Amino acid sequence: QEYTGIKMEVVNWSEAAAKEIADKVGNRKVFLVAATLRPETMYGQTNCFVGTAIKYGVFAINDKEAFVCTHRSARNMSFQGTTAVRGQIHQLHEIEGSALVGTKIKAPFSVNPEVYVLPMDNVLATKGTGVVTSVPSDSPDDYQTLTDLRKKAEFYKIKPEWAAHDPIPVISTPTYGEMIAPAVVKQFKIQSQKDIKQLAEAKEIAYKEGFYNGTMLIGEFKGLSVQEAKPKVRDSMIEKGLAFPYAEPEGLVISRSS
Ligand code: ZZB
Repeated sequence: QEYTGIKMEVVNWSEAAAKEIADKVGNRKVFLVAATLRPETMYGQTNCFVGTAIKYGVFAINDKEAFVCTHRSARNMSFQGTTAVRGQIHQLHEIEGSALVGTKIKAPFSVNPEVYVLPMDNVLATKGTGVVTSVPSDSPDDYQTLTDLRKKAEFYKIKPEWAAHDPIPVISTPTYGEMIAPAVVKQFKIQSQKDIKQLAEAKEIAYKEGFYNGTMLIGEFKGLSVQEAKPKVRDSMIEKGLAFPYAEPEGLVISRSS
């Protein structure tokens, strides 16, 4: 799988993370790194998701930067030219996802320059970096999770203002209008992020619809088809140093447990 690693720079640590991390990273800038298959949707980021029970590492990438992601993704990156020394990773600290919630980070290319880290039940430790950037206009999982969090902020132990950004129209399609995800979530009568089976089907449809029938509503490539815009947005982010290629050998994704 060819992902794009999105570098979301930490602006303010959550209280819990600040206590743990402050003296561990030296002078490095720290980034949460989200793996996405949809770089063209980055204009509509409203927040970022982590799994509360997942353990994340803070990895020194070089003297200037550190990445927050799972150990296995850091290892993958070390063989893909992302780290200073091939095959070597340097973990500065380990932190639970729950402690990252409430951290304020930059969201490159988004209409919302700064967003918060929020909890999601369905983040897999075995996929991508374990960090998921949230685009509720185009991802049914993101839309439903954001809806759940807003309904039950206290239950999810978040401050309502962390989930305050509304979905932003990014892609238009003839069938679903300016926001695919809310439309498909409604169509499938999805009630919560626990409706995993329906969400998987909704995701499938949202992917196909966006990719084959979508037109960009926003950004440098506004008016282009999604198929045309996708690699262009990706290249533009990489060129600006806001993202990097991240690949995951497909067979290994399921068979690994850490
Ligand atoms: C932003 C985005 C915008 C995404 C969208 C999707 C969509 P797939 O196809 O199942 O491989 N993701 C990445 N890592 C994880 C993880 N560890 N656990 C759970 N979800 C994860 O899914 C790849 C997508 O799943 C990635 O692309 C990421 O969300 C999420 F409009 O990034 B995406 C219709 C989907 N739309």
